[in-house]
Amino acid sequence: MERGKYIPLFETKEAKGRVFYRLFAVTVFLGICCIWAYRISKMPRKGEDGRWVWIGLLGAELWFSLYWVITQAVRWKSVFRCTFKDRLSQRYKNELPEVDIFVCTANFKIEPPIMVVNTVLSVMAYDYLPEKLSVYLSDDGGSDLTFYALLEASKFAKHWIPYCKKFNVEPRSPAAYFASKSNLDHSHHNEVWVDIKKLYEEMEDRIEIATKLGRIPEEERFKHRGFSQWDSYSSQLDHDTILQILIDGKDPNAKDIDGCALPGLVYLAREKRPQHPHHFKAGAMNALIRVSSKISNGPIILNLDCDMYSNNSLSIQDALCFFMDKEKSHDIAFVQYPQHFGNLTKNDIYSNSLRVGFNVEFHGLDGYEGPLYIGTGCFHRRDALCGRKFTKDCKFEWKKDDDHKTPKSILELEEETKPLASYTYEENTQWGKEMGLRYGCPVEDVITGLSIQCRGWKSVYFNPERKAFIGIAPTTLPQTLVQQRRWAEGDFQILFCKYSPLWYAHGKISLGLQFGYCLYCLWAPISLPVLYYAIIPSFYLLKGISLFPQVSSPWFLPFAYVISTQYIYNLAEFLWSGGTILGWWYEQRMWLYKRTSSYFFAFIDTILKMVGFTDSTFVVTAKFIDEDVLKRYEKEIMEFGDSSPMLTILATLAMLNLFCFVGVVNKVIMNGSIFRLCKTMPLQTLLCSALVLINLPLYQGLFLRNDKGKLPSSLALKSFVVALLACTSFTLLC
Ligand SMILES: *[C@@H]1O[C@H](CO)[C@@H](O)[C@H](O)[C@H]1NC(C)=O
Ligand SMILES: CC(=O)N[C@H]1CO[C@H](CO)[C@@H](O)[C@@H]1O
Repeated sequence: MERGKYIPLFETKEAKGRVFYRLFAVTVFLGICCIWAYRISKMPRKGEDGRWVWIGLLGAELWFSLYWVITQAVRWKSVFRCTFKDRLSQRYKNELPEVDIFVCTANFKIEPPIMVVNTVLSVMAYDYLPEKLSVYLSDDGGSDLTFYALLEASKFAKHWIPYCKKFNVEPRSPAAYFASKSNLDHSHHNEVWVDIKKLYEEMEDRIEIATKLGRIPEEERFKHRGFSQWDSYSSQLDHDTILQILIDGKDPNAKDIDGCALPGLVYLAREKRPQHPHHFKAGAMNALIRVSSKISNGPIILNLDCDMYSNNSLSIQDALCFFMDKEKSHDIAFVQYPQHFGNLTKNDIYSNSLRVGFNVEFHGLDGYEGPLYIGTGCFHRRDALCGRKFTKDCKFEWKKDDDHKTPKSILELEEETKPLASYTYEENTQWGKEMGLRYGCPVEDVITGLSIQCRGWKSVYFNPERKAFIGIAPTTLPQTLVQQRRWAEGDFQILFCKYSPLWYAHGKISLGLQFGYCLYCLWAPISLPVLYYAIIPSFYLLKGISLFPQVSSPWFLPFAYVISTQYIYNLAEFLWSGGTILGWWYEQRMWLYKRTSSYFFAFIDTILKMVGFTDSTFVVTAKFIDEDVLKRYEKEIMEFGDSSPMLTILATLAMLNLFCFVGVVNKVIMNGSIFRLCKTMPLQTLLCSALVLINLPLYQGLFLRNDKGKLPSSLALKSFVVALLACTSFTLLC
């Protein structure tokens, strides 16, 4: 490439139709103002009946409006990115930087070793210079089973990597690859294919048998010195640092079967002691950052959860385009990819795909140069992650001066590195505060991203056509609700922590981005107005008291306009993001369920914690479930399973609305006309019917189903009684 001529490595495009969208948003805002005007002007006077209900409605509507404004912020100036990978390789050829990949696993029972090694293999097989690639597995379970699986994988990699590169296969997770291809696709290299598949299946068998038995075959134990490190191991929460370099990337003898270099591969289980906090995933990541700095010290770090395999062997090149552009890269700290899921059903019954979030909202955050770090699928600049501030004269040299230290043996290197992963290392240091990932919050990753942005760095969101990473989504309703509760709780706590996007970040990041963070931080409190709306209007419908304007009133218009345009727009956005109509309906249901259970509990939990009750616990969401459950999941039948307070709330709300609905229908049959009802109380009737309609699967789960996934009868009884009591006492007392 000619000297001096600047050739961009990536491009940023504004979303089309911005002006049109903004005009539309302004009309909706006017509609919202009219709704406030209605609420205030028609408010019953002091002493009159129903004044408090109106104040409640006004409060709820103000909340909804505020949140609506926030959702506009992430639609206001969306951008899209594209990269020029070919220019990158032309320009830098062999001078590309080293990349360290961190995979984190926490519990071999919930995250089976075979899944973990598939993720590891998929990233080892990246189409990148193997001598510049190192893969680190942090095993917070400290399980020799996981280590054994990784050892097996390091042998299989010698066959798998050359195979991937020779036939340019995708995806490079063997399990996903073999599951997606039938024998027939491979007529041109069928023999090799059969061989490699056999090798994989043998490895899979060995790993799965060991996992099932819960122990390693004796002869394997003696074959590798690594297992001796478990001699001093007493439990998952009490052991020395276990560090094993399985493949030394610098070793000229580490070769695959074709004689090409292999990427480095390291197993780490940091030291843990029962009386010492280990800070969950953030602690594991920080140990990895330090350990890797001694071994490969790649200036770029990719961080992945163990269930998230690479679906695109060129993702590193894409990310590097953002880090290595001569003019636009110097302030970019991390590149976040969206999270996709491999096991969603067609209509995504639990609405786990986060479709609109990743296809709309994150592009909006990117417009403010600040998409969130979501803890997986993210490339970091090591410096920024380690606490460096961004200053105007930050310049990066990618070429490292090769340290001409005398090469050490693996053993020496391991021994030298181990203290970095000891639990005492972080005492009296900035780790967990200013360096590495932040401690003390369930969503440490989001806070870490925010604190990096507060130090002047920018981030990038890259959503390529070819999906880069594929993870596993929860497959039952309780799992989804628990996951959402954890997120909502963590995000809500961010508001009150040191790095609050409202106070601390003010002036350090743009106002739009502050709003962007609030989109997630305010999940928990938005549960209150939703609960109010899901209960009160239905009660008053039963009672025959109107809380919204009649069809003939001019005040009806703003309500009709705001509600209909929002739903139409919402549907359009959902379809545009690749969803189905039924999927949208399911999303509406989950919208309600998340808010009335997960977010509500997250709200209560956070408040309790602030006044000093309960302690935070971190729940890893189980990824594997039995066959019956899976069958129902594939048929898109809701899985309720256990009894839990969250399900009780959902069931009680559903019953409440059913009673109100039935009561009203009864009245109409006895003495009224349906037309009159629809004329005088159109919105309440609509709301109550919609709530009943959307809860249909719940009624089935309560009363009609017989399989294991239904709601327990004790819960059915409880919700029935509570709802009945509430309805009767309301009609009698109010
Ligand atoms: C992986 O990427 C390919 C190519 O874009 C895509 O067709 C496939 O659906 C992706 N895999 C999954 C599980 O989404
Ligand atoms: C529909 C679908 O792809 N389901 C998969 C979800 O994940 C589990 C566990 O990995 C698989 O067994 C299912 O087939």
